[in-house]
Amino acid sequence: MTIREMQDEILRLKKEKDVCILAHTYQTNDILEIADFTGDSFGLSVKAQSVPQQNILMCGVRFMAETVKLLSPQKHVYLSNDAAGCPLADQADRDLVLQLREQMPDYCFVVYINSTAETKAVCDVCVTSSSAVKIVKNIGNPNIFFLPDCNLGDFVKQQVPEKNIELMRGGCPTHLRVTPDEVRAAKAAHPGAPVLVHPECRPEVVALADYVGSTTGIIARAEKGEEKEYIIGTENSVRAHLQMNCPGKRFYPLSKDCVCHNMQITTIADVYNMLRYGKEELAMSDELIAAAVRPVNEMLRLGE
Ligand code: CIZ
Repeated sequence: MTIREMQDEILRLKKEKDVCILAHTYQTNDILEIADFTGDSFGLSVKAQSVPQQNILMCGVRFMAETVKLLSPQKHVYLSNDAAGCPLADQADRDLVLQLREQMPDYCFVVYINSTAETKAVCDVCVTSSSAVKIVKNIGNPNIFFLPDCNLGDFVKQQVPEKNIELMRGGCPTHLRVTPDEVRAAKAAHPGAPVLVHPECRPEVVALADYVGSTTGIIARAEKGEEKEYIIGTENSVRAHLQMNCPGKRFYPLSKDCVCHNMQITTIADVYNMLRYGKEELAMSDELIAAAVRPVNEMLRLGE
């Protein structure tokens, strides 16, 4: 089958089988084209709550499918490729967090959305890369333990100096690959092009950037910006999508190594196979859902 034939079949099958397809921005273009919604993980989970379909297929990584399930527990949620994990999420193990909580009883445990449901369930407040600064500012407790991404945590720490913020030393292997030398080289090669980076990059990289923001923030900045050229410092699929969406502008990757292999493992054939032959839905106990949605609801309350 060709990609086009597969896409046509997917469009037919998703209607027939009452499936809503969510595709994270880091997916390939052939997947984004057949999705009902594209975007960042939290935005997609919120969207899934209001769609009429009872079956939700997440093209992304496991924690993203879990977040969909937390917000839509009555729906059947599927992950398009079971091997798609998140090394950052896996760094913050539930038992480790429980041990830390015993050692730091006065701290509010703030967990990045890139975490497993098991870990969210033992934390107090969840944040996304776009909401982290605002949410941490709004937490009453002056003592914050931020996990698992120390670079996003460090970015928050700089913006919220009034809080005592301790960081877990975890990090996203993809964004960690970007170096300050690459920023200097990209700026020299494309003078005048602003450097847009994700806060999961190292502080030395963030310090050299012209804009720091979430995936959605970077896309909006690049699409709406007046400049004709941009240097993109996040997963390289974002650069590819921007180049498709804005053919009149030029987008350069900050680093050739900024590739998330977990995000890229899903193919259009996985989506087709799920719709054609079915697969097991994501299983989560009611107890886990109730415990893990609590910090997410706390984020929504503090973000109001
Ligand atoms: O949670 C997401 O979607 C990711 C991976 C990043 C972001 O900045 O939104």
